[in-house]
Amino acid sequence: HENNLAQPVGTTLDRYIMRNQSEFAYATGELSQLLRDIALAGKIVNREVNRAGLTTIIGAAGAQNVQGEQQQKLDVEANIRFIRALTNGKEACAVLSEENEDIIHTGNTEGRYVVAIDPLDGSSNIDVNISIGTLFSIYRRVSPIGTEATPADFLQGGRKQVAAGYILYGSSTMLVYTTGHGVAGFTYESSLGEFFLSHPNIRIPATGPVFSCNEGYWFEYPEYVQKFLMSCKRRTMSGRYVGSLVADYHRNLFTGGIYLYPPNKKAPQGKLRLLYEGYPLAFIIEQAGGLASCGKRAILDLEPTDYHQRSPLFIGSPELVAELIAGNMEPV
Ligand code: AHM
Ligand code: MG
Repeated sequence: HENNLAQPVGTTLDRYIMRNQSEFAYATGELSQLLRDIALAGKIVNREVNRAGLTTIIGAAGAQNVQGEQQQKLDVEANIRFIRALTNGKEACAVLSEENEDIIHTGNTEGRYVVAIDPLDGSSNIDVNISIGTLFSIYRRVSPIGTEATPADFLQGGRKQVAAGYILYGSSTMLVYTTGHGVAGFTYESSLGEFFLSHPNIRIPATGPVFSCNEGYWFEYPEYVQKFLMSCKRRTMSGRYVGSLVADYHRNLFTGGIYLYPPNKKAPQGKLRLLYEGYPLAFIIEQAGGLASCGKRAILDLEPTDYHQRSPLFIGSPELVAELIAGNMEPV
């Protein structure tokens, strides 16, 4: 994919989106507005994340989310902020969030889009002041305009995404997204309250020095994954694992490398969620010249069956992902 969205570094996100409106699949301006709504919520969450250590907001809210995991207060906050921005923005008729079992109808039955989000991923990192992120995936609805969204709107499959991206709350806050015309990255300038184009036309190196996985599960990994990792070590590649998907992914996007969340005995489908983690990151990686696989098939070709389904994830530089899959002799 060539990036048709060539724009000078320093362009504001709003201007970039405006100038490139005609490149979107449907040049109605609604998707542009939706991306701006997400960026606005990202700024608000960024503010909350930055002062998390200073306020009582930090710490467990006492509730568990639908996956049975302890929910942090900041997760709840981020979830509320994103849903509110998407509701007020009017372009999304429904939202699927990691934090809610069922889809949330925004009341905007005229909205043409649905959005799947992980409002704040890497929650175990919040309390220890390590980078966290937001992931989002956007579809044009298939249900009739003027009615409520249906499960089919969210279960279209990764290839039907019209846009996807993430926000990394790191040493700088960045927004990276694609609409299927290449990948662009924007860095947040907090004193101005603006995202500026800092990384136009992001391409992942064909190979790279980093492998990222939780090696604590080594003995649970399938043999082909162990063999691949052994070969990474023989080449003295670097092991790098934040344990925050967006951060690990973002690093490898620039340095080249591979992120692995293999199946393990307890979690035969791994841990990561397809609709709001696998799909958006796979869309971005393919647009950046990389690959994303579950070990057998491209992530974007996996059939969605339920909102919170999980899938193993191997994602990054094309040569490394291809090498890993080539070692998988398990039946497809
Ligand atoms: P979360 O939804 O509870 O935040 O979990 C998702 C996170 C990812 O950010 C990260 O890549 C992964 O869990 C790490 O899992 P593990 O601790 O099993 O290595
Ligand atoms: Mg998550």
